[in-house]
Parts: sequence; C-alpha cells; structure tokens
Amino acid sequence: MSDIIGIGASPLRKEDLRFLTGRGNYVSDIKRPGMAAGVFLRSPHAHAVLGGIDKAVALASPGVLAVLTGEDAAADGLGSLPCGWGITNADGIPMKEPPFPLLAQGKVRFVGDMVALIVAETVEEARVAADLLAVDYQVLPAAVGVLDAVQPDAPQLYDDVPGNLCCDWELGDKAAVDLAFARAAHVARLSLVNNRLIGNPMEPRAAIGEYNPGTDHYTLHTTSQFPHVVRWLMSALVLKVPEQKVRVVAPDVGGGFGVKQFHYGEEAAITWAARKTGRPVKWVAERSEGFLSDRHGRDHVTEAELALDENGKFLALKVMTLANMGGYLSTFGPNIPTNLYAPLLGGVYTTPAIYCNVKVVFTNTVPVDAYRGAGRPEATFVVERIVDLAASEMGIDPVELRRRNMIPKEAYPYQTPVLVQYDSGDPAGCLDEALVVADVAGFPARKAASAREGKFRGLGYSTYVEACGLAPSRFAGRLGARGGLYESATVRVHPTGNVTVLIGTHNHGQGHETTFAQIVSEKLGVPFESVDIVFGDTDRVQFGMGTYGSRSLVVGGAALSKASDKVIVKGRKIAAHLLEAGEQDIVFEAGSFSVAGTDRRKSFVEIAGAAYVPHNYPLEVLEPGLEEQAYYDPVNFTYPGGCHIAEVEIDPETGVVTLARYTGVDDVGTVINPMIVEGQLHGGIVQGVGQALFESAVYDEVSGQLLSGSLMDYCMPRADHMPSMTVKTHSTLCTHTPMGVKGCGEVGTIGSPAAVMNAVVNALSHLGVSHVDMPATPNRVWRVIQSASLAH
Ligand code: MCN
Repeated sequence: MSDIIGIGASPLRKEDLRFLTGRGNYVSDIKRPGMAAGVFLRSPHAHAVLGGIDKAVALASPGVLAVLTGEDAAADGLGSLPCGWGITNADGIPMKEPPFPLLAQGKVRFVGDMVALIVAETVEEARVAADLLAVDYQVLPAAVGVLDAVQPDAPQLYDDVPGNLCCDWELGDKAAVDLAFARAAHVARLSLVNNRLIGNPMEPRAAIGEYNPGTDHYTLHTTSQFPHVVRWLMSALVLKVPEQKVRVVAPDVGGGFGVKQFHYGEEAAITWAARKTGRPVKWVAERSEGFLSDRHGRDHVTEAELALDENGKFLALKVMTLANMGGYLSTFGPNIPTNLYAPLLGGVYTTPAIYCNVKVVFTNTVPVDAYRGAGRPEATFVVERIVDLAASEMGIDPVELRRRNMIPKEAYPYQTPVLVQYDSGDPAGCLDEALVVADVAGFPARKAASAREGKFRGLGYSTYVEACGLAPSRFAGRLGARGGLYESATVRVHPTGNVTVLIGTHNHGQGHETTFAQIVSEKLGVPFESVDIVFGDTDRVQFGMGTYGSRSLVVGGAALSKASDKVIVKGRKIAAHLLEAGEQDIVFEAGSFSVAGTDRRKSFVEIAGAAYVPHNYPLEVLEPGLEEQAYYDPVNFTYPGGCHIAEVEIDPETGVVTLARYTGVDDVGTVINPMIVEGQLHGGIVQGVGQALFESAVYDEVSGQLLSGSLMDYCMPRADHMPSMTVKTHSTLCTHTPMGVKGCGEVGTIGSPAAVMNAVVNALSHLGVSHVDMPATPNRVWRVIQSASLAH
C-alpha cells in the first residue's frame, strides 16, 4: 500500500500511464455496432443567400443513408444553438441575439458554415455524396474585418442587426476619466490589434451520436470540456427532449485550450442524425475542418489612452475596443471581450478611473469565443503595452514606472474602479524576485555582446493580474449573465476505505486525476493510490459546469474539499459511537479518528468498513454508507498574478526574433502539485509566445476566405522556438478559497504576450520604434526596421 501524498508533493501524473502506453480512450477510438459515418458539407462562401439544395443525386449515391439540411432541422422543430449567455448595451437594452441554427438556414455567414450533414456507411461514401449535393448560393459581398464591418456601407449580416453591431457595451466612470484626462501632464496613446488565434488542440473535435428507440434515450460521445452543459443546452434548446433522456460522455480529450468549451452544432446534428437514421453516427473533424469551424479567439482592434501626472502617477485609462464575433454568437462569445476583459483593465495598478467601451461586431468569419486566457490576455496586453509606451515617452524606466503605480501588498483587499476586488497579491514581490531570477542586472552586458554580432537585444516586462475560478454566481448575476458557474463533487468512500471521486470538472491535460487525488489523500489521510477520479460522464457524475477559466481547482477542488469535510464529519459520528465518546471529543488527524487525550482510535479504513455495517451504530441517527456530495459557488474570483520578463534578440538582416531568455514569477496561491503547476506555466507561456511571435488567422479581406487555413500557413510555436524557461512561484494565499489556492492554467498565456512584445519594442527603440503589432514575424519586424531606419 502506498502512502499519503498530499498538498505540495509532485507525484508523477496518474493519468500518464494510460496515455504513454497508448491506452487512452478518445472519441475516435470508440466503435459501435452498425456505426455509420457523418460528413458535414460546409459553405465555400463567406456570405451568401442559401437557395435550394438538391439532394436527389447525393441520396442515390452508394452507401448514403441520409442527407440532412437546415430545412430538415426546422421541420423537425430543432432550436437554435445557445447564443452568447446574454449581455446588455450601455443603454440597458439587451444585445442583439440572432439565432444560430445548427445547419444554415436562409444564409451562410462564414466559410465553413455548415450546410448539410451527409450520413453514409463509410466516410469515403459520405464525402463522395457531399460533392454531389447541388447547393444554390447567391454570393453576397462580405464584411470581413471589424473595421470594415462597422462602416456605414458595410454588407449587413442580419436584417435586424443594424451596422452589424451586436452590442455597444461599457464599463467604468466616463465622466471621472474625462476629468482626469483634462488635468493630465502626459497622455500616452496606443492603437493596437490583438490578433485572431486558432486553438489547434492536438485531438480534433469529434462526436458519436446514438439513439435507443426502446428507451427513447440519446447518447453523445463528444470532445467536450463541459459535458453536463452540453447535455443541458442541447436537450433544452436544440433537440428539445427531456434532459434525463440524454447522456453526454466526454472521455479522454486531447487538449481543449478553450476551443472545446462550447456547444457546437455538430454535436446536436450528429445526435439528431442518429435518431433519424436509426444508426450510431460518428464524425471526426479533419484538421483543415477544425481551422474553419473550431471557434477562434481574440481579434480586437483597440485604441487606448493613459493619462499620467507629472510624476508618472496614472490618473486614468480609457480603452475603446472593437471585438470581432464572427458570423454568429457562440456559447460564451460576447462575454469574452466584455465581462472577462474590461474588469481586468486595472491591472496591478492604482489607476483611479477607468472607462472601457466595447463594440461587439458581427463579421463573415468563424465565430469567436474563448481561447486560453479569454479576455484577460487582451486586457493585460493593452495595460502592459501602454505602461511601457508611457514610460518611454516620459523617459522613466519601465520598472520604476510600474513600481510608482503598483498596488502595495498591504493595500489588499483592493477594490478596482472596474468592479473586481482583488483579495490578495504581491505584485512588487513578484517583480523583485523576477528581476533577480532573470538577471536583469546582467542585461547590459548581454545587449553589448549581441550588438557586437550586429544584433539588437531587448528586455520586456509584464506585471499582470488575472481573474480566474469562473465564476461566482453573484458576480455573473450582477453583470446580467444567465448563470453562475459553481461546481460539484461527490466523495464515495467504499467499505474498504478506497475512494472514488465524481467531479464535474473535466480533465483534458491539466492533471486532475493526480492533483485531486492529492487533495483527498491529504484530507482523508488515505493512500494516494486508493483514490480514483471520475469525470466526463453525465450518467455517472451528478452535475458539473466543466473546465475552463482556470476553475477546476479553485471551484471544483473547493467542492471536493467541502465534500471531504462532510465525510470527516460523518466519520467522526461513527467513530464517536464505536469509541463510546462524545462526537466533540473525536479528533481526526492523518487518517485516524481518536478520542482526544487518549490512545483510543479507529483508522479511516475501520470507519469506512463500519459505515457499511449498520448494526454498528444507531440507524435512527446515522444513515448507512459513507458518501458525501458538495456544491461550491465561489464568493469571488481568485486573482493570480506575477511578473514575466522576456529577453529577445533580433537579427536586423532578416527580422527574425529569437526568444533568448524567459522568466516567470507567478502567484498562484497554495500550490497543490509544483510539477504540474510548472507544466501548466510552461504550456501557457508557449501559447502566449505563439500569439506574440508566430500565430495569426488571416482572412482575405474581400472574399472572406481563411488564408491561414492549415498548419502549412498557420505557424504554431514549437519546442525549438523556446529557450529553457525559468518559472517560480511567489505565493500569497487566496483569502476565500478553502485551501488558499488560485488558478494557474491560464496565467502563462496571460502574462507572456505583453512581455515578449515589450522586449521586441525595447530592442528596436533606438530606431524610434514605439509599437509593433503581433505576431512579430520576420517579415513584419524586417519592414518595421526598414521604415524606421529610413525615417531615422
Ligand atoms: N494546480 C495546482 N496548484 C495551484 C493551481 C493549480 O496544483 N495553485 C493544478 C490543478 O490542480 C490542476 C492544474 O494545476 O491539476 C490546472 O489547474 P487550474 O488552474 O484549476 O486550471 P483547470 O484545471 O481549470 O484548467 C483549465 C485551464 C484552461 S482555462 C485552459 S484553456 C487550459 C489549461 O488549463 N487548457 C489546457 N491548461 C491546459 N493544459 C493542457 N494540457 N491542455 C489543455 O487543453
């Protein structure tokens, strides 16, 4: 029997045995008797009126079982996909929420919009039939970029959404901001683009639908980060069938990064097709299909202004953003550039007045929703770039300017002017430690060495904060969102003392099977190996809101901690009876219930066994069994933060930016598993570096074709792009989560783009360069150097 492995230890990940030995169970591994194949026909046009679809030839093609279209879905009474979770315009009027049919109806609104589902005996037969479908498109001009889509003469996606404007949203005190700008000694102004990203998890999306006419039950296996929410939304809104008749299973999922946290049309269409054909139906996306249909992320165009007094104290921040939503509202869509963006514009600073206006705009592109960090990397990028710009314009060292404006550790809890109240943090402590770890003192010598080789070297800082643990119901309610995001856990102690945890979060790479077992091992004093974590199946797990927003530990782990506490409370009652003592005299420690001050004790295993042998205790007081459930709704977000320092070297001949050094010092509260946290930070940083240096979804501005539609054209960061990173934690404890934890899953992605881009600009500052847009590709950087050199 192995030992207790608790909080702060770094056991190897339990789940890795099955992954490393090829025993993972992914949706595409699953086979069902009589399973047919589904293929989606997708629009080749960005914007077109959808005329008739002639199915006859396709239906006659070998192996074809069904061809389903938007008209069929309407005839069967299927509803719209969930749209946007609800936000409200500045004038109090709700956002425009046009329906999002699972298969296009009347119009197609982006290249990749689903037009038909073809079900056949094999994928090949379904593909052949898809090519034979005669679809009548009347092509319309497309509105592609946000700047174009808001022009008065822009093509309109929806008749009842004038100006393509879904919502004109604001947060903050505009009058106070205007007043502060009027008395500012200096105003820094920055126009920036936050580039559109495509998630590209290693496993493409996939789904298998099944229908049992005998029980009228549906089963959907899907690559989802939140199977219970898929069941809820799909049964209630789309299929309109009772929820208990639908089982949704998200087995092993090969990465999500936010892209798999929405209810997609493919999921509902495949489930519906199973009922229509009487056969299980499987769909697995091709990689290029993923480019055209996985929700994209980011895509902002922003004008920001920072007002400062003569000493460099921030007086006010004003941010005007156009946020691209794509052709339809995805599940969380408009929440990302509003509720998850503007409340973070305070950063780690004491800026007294902030105003943010976000125009949420429809365009003829893939719908945009959450991607790792979701809203918070965009906010951090605005704040940390404009702070650097102000520093260089005022001739103040960027570290010094940050220090002058940082929230001091003793000022926490700190109320920002943009709703959120940070409970704890130590930005200056993280900065101080990062300066040492990054050897900033040695930078001038390294810069001189680069210069001797004709290279430019730059140093960039990002002192960031983020809000994670989505989402306190109270906060969500105040913002007008249609739901809070609590979590649930059941701790089932078996008669042998072994434990099964049923939890509503979803593990798709984050190591929950390990870290959650550590929590139970520590709390109940049971061996780490005796704890199994079950997730991802609506028929096994009571309920769950899933995994995103770095919420699994903060919210799910808290539910687990609460349920474990309930187990201890019941165990104490049983122990009191068995040990013939008062319940208040029973002490529980390291897996043992004892009578205080005596050597009379019962082990956790003995108590577990006794719980299932009811004659041991008074049944009128205690129910048999040892299983407890808890729901946890956080009272606040948690606010991880930290300081990231990037050092780049630029070759002026080629424009190639090499990331030479990278340091992160992050405050994630109590660390459950240092190895897993380090891995999460590494992964997050690489994704942020990807945005800064390599990745960008590029559309043809006229036709709306996705030009970067494959891994040949869309550059993902690779291991050899990265230096060996140094990441450390510098923790302050969260004051309201049971274990003092804060989330860590997104911090790397939130802190890093600004650090890298500040380093790029710093390296080029001697040429008079004050901003470079992401991604800093060789081509872009070379052009910036050429035009700056000419101007100089
Ligand atoms: N942890 C810890 N101590 C802390 C904080 C976290 O030991 N103080 C551990 C947790 O117990 C968990 C892991 O670190 O095992 C991440 O925890 P958390 O911050 O709660 O984040 P989530 O588990 O909710 O994961 C979501 C987050 C998000 S939003 C994206 S996007 C993302 C990410 O995590 N997608 C990922 N990391 C990913 N990692 C992989 N491999 N694949 C993805 O798709």
